[in-house]
Amino acid sequence: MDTINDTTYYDFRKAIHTNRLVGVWRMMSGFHLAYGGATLALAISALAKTTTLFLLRYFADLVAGDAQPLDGGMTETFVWIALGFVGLAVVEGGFAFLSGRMAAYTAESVTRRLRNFLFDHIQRLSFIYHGKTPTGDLIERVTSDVDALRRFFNEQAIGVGRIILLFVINFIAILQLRVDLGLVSVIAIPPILLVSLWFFKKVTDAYEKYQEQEAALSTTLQENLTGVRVVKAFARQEYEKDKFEKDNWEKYLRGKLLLLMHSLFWPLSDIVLGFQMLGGFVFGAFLAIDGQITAGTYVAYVGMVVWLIWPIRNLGRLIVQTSTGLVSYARLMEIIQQPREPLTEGIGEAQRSIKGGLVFDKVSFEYEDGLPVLKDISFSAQPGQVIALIGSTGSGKTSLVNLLPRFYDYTSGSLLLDGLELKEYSREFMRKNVGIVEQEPFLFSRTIRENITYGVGREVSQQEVERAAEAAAVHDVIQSFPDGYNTLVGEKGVTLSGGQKQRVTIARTLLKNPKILVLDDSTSAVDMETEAEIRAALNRLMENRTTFIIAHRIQSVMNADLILVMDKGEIVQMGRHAELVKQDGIYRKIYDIQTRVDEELEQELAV
Ligand code: DCP
Ligand code: MG
Repeated sequence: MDTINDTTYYDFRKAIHTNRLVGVWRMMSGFHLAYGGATLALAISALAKTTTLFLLRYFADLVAGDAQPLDGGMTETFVWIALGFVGLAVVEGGFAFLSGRMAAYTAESVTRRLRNFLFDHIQRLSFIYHGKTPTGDLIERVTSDVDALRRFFNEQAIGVGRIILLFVINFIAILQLRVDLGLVSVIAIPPILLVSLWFFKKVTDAYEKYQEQEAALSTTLQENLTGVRVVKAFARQEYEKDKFEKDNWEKYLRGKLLLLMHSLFWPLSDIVLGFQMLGGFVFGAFLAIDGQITAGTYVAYVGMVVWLIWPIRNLGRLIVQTSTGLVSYARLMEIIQQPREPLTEGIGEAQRSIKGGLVFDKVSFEYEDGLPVLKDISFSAQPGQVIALIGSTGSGKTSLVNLLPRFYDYTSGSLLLDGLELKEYSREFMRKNVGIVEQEPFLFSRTIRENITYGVGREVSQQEVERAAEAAAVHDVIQSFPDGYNTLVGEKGVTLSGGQKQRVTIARTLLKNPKILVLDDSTSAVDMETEAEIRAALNRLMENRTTFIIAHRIQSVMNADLILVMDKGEIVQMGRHAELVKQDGIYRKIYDIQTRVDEELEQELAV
């Protein structure tokens, strides 16, 4: 019976190998027997076919008077021959079917297991990797390349076995008929094989380029779908269309090159093999006319040569198709060999609980070598304090707080959490203890309740969910939906506004009850009134946890215990509101501008 876990887990990292053939062989781990069975069934099927030809020879010789009937006389012999033909046909067809079934089973099982592995693996890769890898490219590999491998396992892998078997069996059979006949029949084969191998190399390169372009195309498509609003808002449809057409044209050219290579090679190979076959027929015919072989032998030979040349003719095609499977193998291995982020390495909740005291000492960080994003950041936060970060866009605020859950590791300096280096704690532990309300909220296409309880890791009562939603000032909105907390979010459900989404993510983070809370610009998408509402709720919730607030409005940061003013990756000013407004600096400037704007607004409203 089929159950979801009926294929055993396989760690595809074990299939990483510089030789792609060895690699795909390892991918089939656990299915080698099924594959062997499929090949064996093919062998039986092929043997049945060749035996048919020997029977044919006997039949022809019998008719021509070159062979003796069985003891029971002519009629009985004919009956036996007829039964033999039927029986052999049944064996041939039956085993071919069996072989196909087993090959399909192997192919489907291996690729299903591969897909599961990839999904899991990809979500365990580092932020650095995801930051620089286009989503479209990943999707392309997990779908199209996995499918190419499936075809490879289903058709080509078994095809190679089939071809080799057919060739060997028929070659031996012809040698049985007559040795010189056998040798004459394979003269052209070594050169054909050599040329096929050379061609295989060429096609592999061309196909690799073709796949790359296909990936580029799906990246463009995926980005455009995600960013369809931006495209429309800037009326850039024409531009995007041209860009897509250009990419598509490139794909067409590369595909055309592939086809051209094929259309040049195959006719050539067919002509050579055609001559080879013709040569064998003529040679055999001379032998027959000369009386050196019987008519029956000649008839059988003709059948065997067809089944000798047919596999060679297909071997070339197969070699080429195999190249597509092997290219896909390599493209998938590029993902599979990426190191996973170690999640549990280090101190976990069994060893320690967190209070939330942080000491930054000359912490520096860069996403890419040589481009520092944070430079010598030094400050400290007592457990329970509120730290505010303010500064121009791109100054490194988000990058700084992303160090806390160990999304990224700082490149130099020291960052102590409760007196211990942050890198000593496991990533899993830090992610449990640091709650971030991200700058760009993301909700899954699931119910609101599922979104709020996402990642809490325990049963949550409805009351608890509602309390979190109330604190995030989103309870009333959710109540107004017909399905309440069971309302679906996203494409198949309601569309939430930016502010509503942000508040749902605030609720989600509050429910997680983290020791360190990070609000990255999290009130920027809500109006003043709601902001005040959330702030009041948050003030209660900020108690007993170290909180980082990233904001653009002075009002949001005024009450913080410590304000860090950031510019180009550095802390340029640090202190409490009262001190900072007195200093001549960026903070003062921001303050002046914002109060002036507020005053002007009030004046206008007063008029
Ligand atoms: N950066 C990067 N790779 C990333 C994220 C950011 O190279 N994956 C760069 C872009 C900026 C710098 O790092 O030059 C700082 O980016 P931040 O996101 O930390 O900047 P802020 O959060 O301060 O900016 P904003 O106020 O716009 O959110
Ligand atoms: Mg930011």
